[in-house]
Amino acid sequence: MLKIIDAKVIVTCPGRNFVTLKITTEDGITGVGDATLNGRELSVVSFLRDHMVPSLIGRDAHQIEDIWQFFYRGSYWRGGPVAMTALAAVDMALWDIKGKVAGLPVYQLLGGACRTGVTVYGHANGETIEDTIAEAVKYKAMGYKAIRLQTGVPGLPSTYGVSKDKMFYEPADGSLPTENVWSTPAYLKHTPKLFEKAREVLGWDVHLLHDVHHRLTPIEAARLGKDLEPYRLFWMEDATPAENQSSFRIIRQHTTTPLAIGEIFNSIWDCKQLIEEQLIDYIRATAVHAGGITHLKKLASFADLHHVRTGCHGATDLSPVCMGAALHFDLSIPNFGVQEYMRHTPETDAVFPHAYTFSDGMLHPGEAPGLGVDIDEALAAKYPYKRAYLPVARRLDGSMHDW
Ligand code: KDG
Ligand code: MG
Repeated sequence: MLKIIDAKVIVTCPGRNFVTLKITTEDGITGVGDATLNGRELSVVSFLRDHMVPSLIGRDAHQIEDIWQFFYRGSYWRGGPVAMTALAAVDMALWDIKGKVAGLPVYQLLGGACRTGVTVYGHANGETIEDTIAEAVKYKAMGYKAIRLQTGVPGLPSTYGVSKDKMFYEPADGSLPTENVWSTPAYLKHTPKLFEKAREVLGWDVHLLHDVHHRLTPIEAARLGKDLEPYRLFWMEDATPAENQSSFRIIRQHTTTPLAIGEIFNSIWDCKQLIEEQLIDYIRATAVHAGGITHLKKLASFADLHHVRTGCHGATDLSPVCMGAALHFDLSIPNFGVQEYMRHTPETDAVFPHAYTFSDGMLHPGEAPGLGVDIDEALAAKYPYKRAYLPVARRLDGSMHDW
């Protein structure tokens, strides 16, 4: 028995908000878990502090699966982004503790390394096609083997995925939601031109990816998928919202462009049909929003039976703690696909010292026991919480669209 005696929720904003759970055991061993839900941070703080922590204290830190089942199956109101993010933080922190007790990096506890490193994709973006490709050239020079391309759409003042600060894209940009304007016809006309030019300049030995960010209907997504086929994308992401999973049948029937989705999924139940019917190629659920390493591991095993590989979400709003957890997971599973890697700012990296490293287009979680990521609490305290929202999108006629 390794009794949990404390579980502290730490909020910090070194450029953007992060929520971290730090669990302490009676032996003085600590573990950290990411609990950041972009634009909804304080809901998770309250969920942890007011509802989960009181019944976590006194439990055996070694019983990761039982604690997971207690909080998921044991609770009547289960699931949803807030509860699953909170549960993920507990789960990650417990894996961190188990690794430290064993003196092993978490990937060893998950079955050991299946590969030498974790191939990542970076984000190249710009207002124009030329700007985007110039950024992609820089990523290629840094050693990236896979690059996501997003570009501004002529006639629209702003577009998802195009940022001012090229390396550190931050979508939660307002103390109230900013309103973007959206036009599907303009986007559908422009996007294939980006990839035509990209292949001309970047060649064919680099993987290219694109995020639609839930903006299309299934038949519009089918059209885009067909138009992009000549450029052999690694994936087209979040082509349409997936509350109705059978929507993906329509896209699938029309295009061979590989499909990825799942960054907002919270459990296996959000993608059961997508996986079972082989309607997607990559599942993007990640540790922090889908119940931690314990649940993600089950999800990946299920996906493996259906030829679906992983592509964990790794935007800047997922803290370095989540990145650490994702890398141990990525290294240890057979059906890994790719890992998103949006770099954190130097301020964030200083608050979360970590063992993971980047080299030759790959990340490696390092050999430190546990997750290999910690939080510098004194430094974290210097950056108080700042309210921030994700934007919303309206069509040209003023009606709301999916952001
Ligand atoms: O919090 C939302 C962001 O993480 C998301 O908009 C980024 O779509 C995204 C991606 O693929 O990284
Ligand atoms: Mg995305």
